[in-house]
Amino acid sequence: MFKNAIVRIPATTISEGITSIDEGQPIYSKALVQHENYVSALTKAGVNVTVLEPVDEFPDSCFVEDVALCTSKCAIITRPGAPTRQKEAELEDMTQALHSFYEHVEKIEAPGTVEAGDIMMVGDHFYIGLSARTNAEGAAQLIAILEKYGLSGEVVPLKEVLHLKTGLAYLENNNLLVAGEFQTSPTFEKFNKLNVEIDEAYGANCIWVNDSVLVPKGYPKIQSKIEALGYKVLVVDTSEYRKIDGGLSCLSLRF
Ligand code: CIR
Repeated sequence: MFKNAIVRIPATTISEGITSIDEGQPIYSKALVQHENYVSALTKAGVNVTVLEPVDEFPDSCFVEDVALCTSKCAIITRPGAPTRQKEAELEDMTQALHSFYEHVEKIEAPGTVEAGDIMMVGDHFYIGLSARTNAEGAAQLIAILEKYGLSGEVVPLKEVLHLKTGLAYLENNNLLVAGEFQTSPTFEKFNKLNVEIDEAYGANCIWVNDSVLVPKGYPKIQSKIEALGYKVLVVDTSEYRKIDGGLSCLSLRF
């Protein structure tokens, strides 16, 4: 069960966030409303949400998932691979928030890079995507930290997606939403795989929060597959975040 979540209100500069697609820029006022609805959905799912203030210097700073990993034993402050995002991980209010919840707060050091969108937690085991943002040195540091606390990790090379969780979502009870390159990966054979069709690929980024699953608006096939498994689905519109490669998981830390 998750008790807590941390989010950050989007920056007024969100339209300058990094993107790999050509679907226009996020509209700030709409992004704010969608963020409020996201926080309401998390609250409905039963977590206490800590809301951090916006930081205009960092257009992507609402994507707090990338700057820390929150485990059952410790928090780990990452070192993002995107140069414009590296200093986001040093923001004092986030560090303070993590210290208020955790006795142990660890850190990834240079030249290691990790963005926690590349990390999928399955119980005490962590799958770590090696991507343009997370390098082998960062993954090795992360695994060493996890092992210090009796946890474990393994790396998964990525080919097409930005982050590991762009194409995967663990919904607990062995259920795994799987898109694209991960559908045939031997690493995920042991899971009960719910395959995501290519026209709904973005929708693979759902999040399990207690007995609910937050699903992005506009992905009906994924929604019905998840409902068929008995989860309570909470639909949240993420259209503005999608324009800059962001989704539901990226917008919070959950622990
Ligand atoms: C970026 O490219 O870093 C942001 N525009 C999107 C980050 C999405 N984060 C995530 O998937 N965990």
